[in-house]
Amino acid sequence: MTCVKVNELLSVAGQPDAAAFAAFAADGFAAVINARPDGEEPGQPGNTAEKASAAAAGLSYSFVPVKGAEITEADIFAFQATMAQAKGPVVAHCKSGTRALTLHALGEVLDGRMKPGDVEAFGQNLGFDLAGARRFLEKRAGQAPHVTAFFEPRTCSVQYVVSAPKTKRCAIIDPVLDFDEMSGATGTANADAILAHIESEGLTVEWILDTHPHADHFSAAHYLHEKTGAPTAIGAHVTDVQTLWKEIYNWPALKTDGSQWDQLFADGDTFEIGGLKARVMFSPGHTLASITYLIGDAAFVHDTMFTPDSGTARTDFPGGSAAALWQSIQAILSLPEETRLFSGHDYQPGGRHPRWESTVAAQKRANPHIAGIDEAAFVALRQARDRTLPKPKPKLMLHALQVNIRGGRLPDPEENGRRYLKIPLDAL
Ligand SMILES: N[C@@H](CCC(=O)N[C@@H](CS)C(=O)NCC(=O)O)C(=O)O
Ligand SMILES: [Fe+2]
Repeated sequence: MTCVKVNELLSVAGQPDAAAFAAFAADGFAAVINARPDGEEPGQPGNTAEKASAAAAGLSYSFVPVKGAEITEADIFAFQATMAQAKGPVVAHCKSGTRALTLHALGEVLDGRMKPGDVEAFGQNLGFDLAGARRFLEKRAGQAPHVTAFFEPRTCSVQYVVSAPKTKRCAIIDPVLDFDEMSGATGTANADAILAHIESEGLTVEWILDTHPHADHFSAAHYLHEKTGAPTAIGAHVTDVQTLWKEIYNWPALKTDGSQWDQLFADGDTFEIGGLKARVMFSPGHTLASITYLIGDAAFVHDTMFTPDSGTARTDFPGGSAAALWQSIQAILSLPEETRLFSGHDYQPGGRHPRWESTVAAQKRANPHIAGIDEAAFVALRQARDRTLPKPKPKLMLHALQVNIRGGRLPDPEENGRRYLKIPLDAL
C-alpha cells in the first residue's frame, strides 16, 4: 500500500488491509476516509469491515465513496467536512490514492486556494495523475445553471438554489420549514440559510418552486415568498391532492383550486430563470401532482429516482402508482445522457455521505430499479419494497400535508393566537 503525505493534515493511500489501520493509529493519524465504493474487486475489505477496523484502532471513519468520472460537489464537500471535523491528521484512501487526492485538490480549487490550471502539476509532484480533476473543472466551468444544494439531515431532504451565472437570477426548489414533532416547534433555520447564501452570492430570487406536496416535511415556500416577494409555483395536479386530503381532514373551508400558489404548472409549460430556459415535465407516481423542472441541463427529479445506489421513490402514498412512476422515470431517462439529475432526498445507504446528483447515463447504468428492468419487473419490485417501508407512511405525513396543500402556510392562529395541527385518527 502506498501512502503519500500531502500536507500536515492529509495523506492519501492505496487500499489498506485490516492491519494497516493499527499502523495508521501508531503513525499518529486520527481519522480514515474511505473514498472507494464497495465491490470494486474481489477481496476488497469494504465499508463495514473498514469501519470495524477503524473503530478497533481508535480511528474516526467516514465513507465518501466516489467513482472517478462521477464525482460531484457533494463528494468534495463531504471530504472537506470530514477534514474539518478530524481531531488530527487524516489518511484518505481509494484503490490507488488518486480519487482521494482528486477530492482534496478539487476542494482546494472550489475554495480558491488552488488555480484550476495548477491541479495536474500538483498531482504529478506527488506521483498521481489528476487529469480527471481537470476534466471535472472544465465541465463545471461550462455548466449552466449553477446548482447549490442544501441537505436537511432531519428529513434527509435536499433543497436547491438554481442560478443563471450571467444574470445572477435564481430559483429556490423544495425549501424546508423546520418542524420538531416532539415539541411542536417550527423554525426557519434551513430557509434562512438559503436566504443567507442568496444574499452572499448577490442573487435575485425569481421563483420559489415545489416539485410536489411533500409528505415528510413542511414546505418553506410561503415563508420565502413573504421574505423575497418571489412567486410560488407547483404542479397543476396539486388540486387533485387538495381534493383527496380535504376529505381526509374533513376540511370544508379548504380551497381546492390551487389558489394558494401564484402559478400552477402543467406538463410542457415553459418559463425562464434569468434567461435560462425551464420546462415542466409532469412526473406522477410518487404523488398525483409531482413535476420535474428541467432547467438548462439540470433536471430536478425530486422523488422519482434517487442517486443510483438508492433506487427510486415509494409509491404507496394516497394517489401513488408504481406504473405511473415507471412512465415518469422513462420520460426523464429520454433526456440527453449527460443531463444532470438532482434528487429530492438521500437516505445515505451504508452510512455514506449525502449525495443528490447523478446523470441520465449513470441512472441507466447503475440504478438497480432501472438498469435491465422492464415495466412489469419495476412495478413488482417497487410494490414489494413499498410493503417493507415503515407504516403509516413518513412519520410526518399527517402533519405535513395540511401545511403543504396550502403552499407551506401553517394553520391560521386560533383566538388565543396559537396555531394547531389536526390529526385524523384511523384514517389511512
Ligand atoms: N422514514 C422516513 C421515510 C420518508 C419517506 O417515505 N420518503 C419517501 C420520499 S417523501 C421515499 O420515497 N422514501 C423511499 C425509501 O424510503 O426507500 C420518514 O418517516 O420521514
Ligand atoms: Fe416526497
